[in-house]
Amino acid sequence: MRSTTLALLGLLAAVSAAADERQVLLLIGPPGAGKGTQAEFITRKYGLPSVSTGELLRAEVKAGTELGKSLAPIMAKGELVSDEVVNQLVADRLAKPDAARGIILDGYPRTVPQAKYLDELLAWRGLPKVTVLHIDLPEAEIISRLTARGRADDKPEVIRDRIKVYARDTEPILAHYAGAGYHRIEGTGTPKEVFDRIERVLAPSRR
Ligand code: B4P
Repeated sequence: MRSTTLALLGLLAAVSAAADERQVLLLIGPPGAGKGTQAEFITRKYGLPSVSTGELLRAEVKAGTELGKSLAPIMAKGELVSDEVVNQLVADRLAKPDAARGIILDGYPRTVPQAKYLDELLAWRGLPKVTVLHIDLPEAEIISRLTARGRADDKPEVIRDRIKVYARDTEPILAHYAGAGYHRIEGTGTPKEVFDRIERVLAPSRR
């Protein structure tokens, strides 16, 4: 009896240790901070799947779906797509089997209602609390990086609007995540230098 109990306790400890390995990483930062670049690095090193809401939305536009047609003018102006649309995309992505072991969310949440929705979604899916990687970058650097990239929404006047939208709608979510699990990452320097800073946060458990 005693040995069965001990075996069960051992099993439970092993299961909870495995559960601790799961991570939900949020990459938050102004446009051009390097969220997409760092998501790729993290996926390559740790095998954690990642989802970029910006990419999902651009794919809808490219496919010319009814949804995509309604999103195109909003994105071209650098405005945010509605919370309902983005929340649904993320809920669908988290329902896929590979997300059960954790995920990187790149560019989501971007509003306080999205952050609250995500809290509920993660609790409902039994996923752990988030680790926030807030990649910060000065405005001058944002403008020079995005101007060099030249995506459809990287025109100077749209970049300025995206920065304003970030300050108005996204920065307030940082207060929502203040405390444990929040990390500010200096976004200047080469992509590798930024990744080294991220690794210092993810270490020692995953290094
Ligand atoms: P996103 O695709 O998320 O666009 P973004 O915030 O501008 O970030 P992006 O991924 O392009 O830039 P990154 O920081 O990786 O969103 C686009 C639009 O979709 C939004 O404007 C909005 O309309 C809509 N949307 C998306 N999510 C939404 C949400 N949750 N709610 C509502 N609407 C939403 O930087 C990339 C550039 O910098 C690259 O060119 C890269 O090569 C370069 N770079 C990266 N690291 C560098 C480094 N260290 N040094 C130099 N260059 C670097």
